[in-house]
Amino acid sequence: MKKALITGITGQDGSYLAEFLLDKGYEVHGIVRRCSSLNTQRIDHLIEGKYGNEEKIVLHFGDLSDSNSLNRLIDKFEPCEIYNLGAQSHVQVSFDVPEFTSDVNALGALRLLDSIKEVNPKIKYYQASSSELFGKVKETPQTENTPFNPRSPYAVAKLYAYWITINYREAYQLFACNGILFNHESPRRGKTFVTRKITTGISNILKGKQEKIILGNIDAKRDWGFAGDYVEAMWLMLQQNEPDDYVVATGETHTVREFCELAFQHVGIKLVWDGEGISEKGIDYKTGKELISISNQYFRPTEVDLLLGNATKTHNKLNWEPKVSFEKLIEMMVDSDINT
Ligand code: NDP
Ligand code: GDR
Repeated sequence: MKKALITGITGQDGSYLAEFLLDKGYEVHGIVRRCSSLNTQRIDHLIEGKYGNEEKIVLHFGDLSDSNSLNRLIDKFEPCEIYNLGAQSHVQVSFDVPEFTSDVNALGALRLLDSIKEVNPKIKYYQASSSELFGKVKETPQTENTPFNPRSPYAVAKLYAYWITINYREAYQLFACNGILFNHESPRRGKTFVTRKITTGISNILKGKQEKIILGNIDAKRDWGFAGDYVEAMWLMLQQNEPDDYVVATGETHTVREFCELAFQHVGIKLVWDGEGISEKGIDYKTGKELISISNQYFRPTEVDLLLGNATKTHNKLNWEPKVSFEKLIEMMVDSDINT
């Protein structure tokens, strides 16, 4: 039985990847941080023993900032694949905690790679790289060859992780891959990322629990896909003959504004806009009620205005295609939030 170790298993991607690998017959181990309140909601249905089911995931305490815990787990459980999904993954928060973000996102990758090199260089390694590396984009659409220009402590830390992955591949012949993934969302997306903030906001408004949604830059453009589709690409990268780096994206870009319009449209509300800049409002066309307002609080010191991926290499080499459309993704997220 193949064994995989996942960092960030309690996160959105970790939970989908764990399910995907279990379906493939893997024994799945996950690293979790000690937390003052339980944070395993996304994987509770998979935890070994909890529901009397044997072939499930096994969790171990560890932390990307603690080399000893990583070395010990890699040595003890002898995984054949490691997926490094753990990160302080919120771009805006990285401006508030830049040092922590750098330690976990940049040096965390180094710690894992160095442990692989020392313990067992045959272990295959996946690095969760990001379209945020492109930042202030130099060309559109972005491919594996587009120059990087990171715009946040998060992205700068991920740039280190990207290059140290390549360096360990070249210097020590590790099977180490970067997946340069564009934004991917799901009903399990963290509630402070813009898509889920909008879909939970709509659900709360309909249930009378919230008056309106307060957002920042609604003209930012993103290439949004479905997380469930993207974890397959991660796995495919590690099944190839040679390690390489791949862009994973849908090839469509939309503004946050469009996301809002379609999400409200799905619940029968036509959203119209009034005003400009910080005074702009999203209004229910029928009732005139203000549903969206803009606040400086959610603008970033440096913004990434436009992301649009070209995943041709991934389509051709990995035979991977996204299955869930932008519209379907929004419907899935809104419906899920309304029904829970
Ligand atoms: P989430 O924020 O949902 O999950 C992040 C995970 O990292 C959580 O399990 C979290 O644990 C864990 N983590 C945080 N700090 C540490 C630490 N010090 N040691 C160990 N684990 C830690 O992110 P996603 O699932 O959305 O993203 C997965 C990865 O992919 C991240 O690296 C992200 O930066 C990257 N990425 C994501 C994209 C996206 O659109 N989703 C696009 C491109 C890249 P806890 O539950 O304890 O907080
Ligand atoms: P991003 O995702 O920064 O692209 O990083 P996020 O959903 O946080 O922001 C997307 C865009 O929406 C704008 N925005 C807001 N964002 C948030 N969070 N809250 C708001 O109220 C709001 N209003 C407008 C943002 O300014 C931005 O332009 C995600 C993370 O998953 C990273 O870990 C990953 O690497 C990248 O996607 C690819």
